Amino acid sequence: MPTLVDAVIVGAGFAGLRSLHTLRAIGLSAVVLEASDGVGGVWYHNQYPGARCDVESFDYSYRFSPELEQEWRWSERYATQPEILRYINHVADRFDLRRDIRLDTRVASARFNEDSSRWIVTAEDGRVWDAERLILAVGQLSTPKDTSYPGQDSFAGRIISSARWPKDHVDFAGKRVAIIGTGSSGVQMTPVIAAQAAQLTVFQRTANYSIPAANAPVSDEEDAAVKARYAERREAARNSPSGLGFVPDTRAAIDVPEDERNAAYEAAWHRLGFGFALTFKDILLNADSNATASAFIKRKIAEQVDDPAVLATLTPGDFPFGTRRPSVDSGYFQAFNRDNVRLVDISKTPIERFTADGIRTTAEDFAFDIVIYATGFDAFTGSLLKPEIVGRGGQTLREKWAAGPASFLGIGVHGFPNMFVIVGPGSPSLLSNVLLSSEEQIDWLAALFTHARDRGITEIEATETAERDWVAHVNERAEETLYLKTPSYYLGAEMPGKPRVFMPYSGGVRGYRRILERTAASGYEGFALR
Ligand code: N01
Repeated sequence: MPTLVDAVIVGAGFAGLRSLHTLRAIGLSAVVLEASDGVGGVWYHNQYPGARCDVESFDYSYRFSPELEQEWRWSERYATQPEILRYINHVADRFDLRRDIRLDTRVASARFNEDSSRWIVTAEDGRVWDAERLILAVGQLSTPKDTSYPGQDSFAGRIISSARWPKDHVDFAGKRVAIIGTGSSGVQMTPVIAAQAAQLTVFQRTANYSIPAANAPVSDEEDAAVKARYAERREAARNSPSGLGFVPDTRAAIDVPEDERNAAYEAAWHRLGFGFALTFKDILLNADSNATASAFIKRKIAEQVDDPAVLATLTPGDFPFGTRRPSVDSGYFQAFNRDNVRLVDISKTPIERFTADGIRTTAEDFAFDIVIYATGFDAFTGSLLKPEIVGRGGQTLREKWAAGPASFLGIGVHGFPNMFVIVGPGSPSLLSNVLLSSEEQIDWLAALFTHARDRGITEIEATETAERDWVAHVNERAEETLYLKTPSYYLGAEMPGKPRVFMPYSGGVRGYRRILERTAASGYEGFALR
């Protein structure tokens, strides 16, 4: 017999836990189904050395409870993965969430029953739930890319994925270690492993921009100052373009005198981390303005790297800063000045295969004890398309999104009534502080569900017209930016064969929220309420 609930929430990361708490608060029963054996989502799996958040801790934390805000004490400006995981577990206990979380429960399928307008959700082990609402809180970077090379099985050493870091302690002392991939994961782990391993070899395919984290312990004074005005800080974040709290200089970078512009970049370099892209309002909109930021960062990289040949390889190519997700690092470039660290440019000498001893490129054989894949994720849609999700008329979400994801507001999908995506494609998602964006959407959905319940509405479905118009709007906003000029995971370029569609909404956190507010004020125009 299926278990009857008002809502099934898929995923026990930040968004899933917040959804559970909020749905309970409006009187709905909900269950969270989580494939792994712990809560935390990406923060549970990505336990690689050096993993930390590149949004400031005070902003990458829940806003729904002023008590929680006051109680929790962040130790560093950018929290490490273990501290974030402790926070999530604290929240699960503090708000008594665990009794409605089913761990080790991978959703195999979700089918919309047109007679009852409810979702039948089946786990891989055969357990079934029957729910009015289906909330997909599965994350945007939660399905690792399945990278492999020929001969991998013959490798005598250990292969580890950064996104599925093993629970046992990995000892790098005296070991020859390889990292494949230089996105945020590779960039974060490089200096940490370099300091422990006998030798570290980093295989880089594409050089990218990285900004220093300017991490620091949070002093008691800073902690008290933030907590005294936390509500104001939250409002500032909600009203900023990316939910990070930074308000850009409203001038075009290119219009600012060079001295003044460089002074602004210099200040941002030492304090803003990821917010560097918001030094001026048009860095991601205007190629000439962007060129000033890109050149500044390249000069900064040059100051950090001793060897000219290594520097040439580490210097980003001819693409605008920020159009591929930049990293925020703690000593990445300097790590290549160490005697035990080597950089291999696999765009020039690609990896051919694994051997029993290590890795063979077109130029050389390397011997390793440990090889780490830090090759990223099937971004945005990977986890959404994993279960068999079947909507109205037997259409699957995979069929519906065969040419790329389409939704209304990034939340509702026509043909899939009562299914709601949290921080999915078509919403600010990975162009924003995703925790803030997920709380924004969950509060909005709670109001929608209350509205529906008060009016006896059982079925909520994005209309075809609203969905078409939203996709067009997402594309129009993207065309105003520089993002479309560079292959990136924002565009589906990280996976061979993936549709090239710009997935996040680039209109900003504040602009998006206003659209949500207008939609609610109109009685949820764009959704058919039955
Ligand atoms: O993955 P990525 P990531 N052979 O996709 C290379 C978030 N995050 O796990 O660009 C060899 O960025 C690939 O090269 P190329 C953050 O949003 C946040 O590092 O395809 N190399 C690239 O260098 C981030 O953006 C934090 O040419 C291959 C790298 O692997 C996102 O997660 C920390 C390859 C993949 O980079 C993903 O980061 C960590 C192959 N077959 C992550 N395939 C925070 O601090 C790919 N590559 C919050």
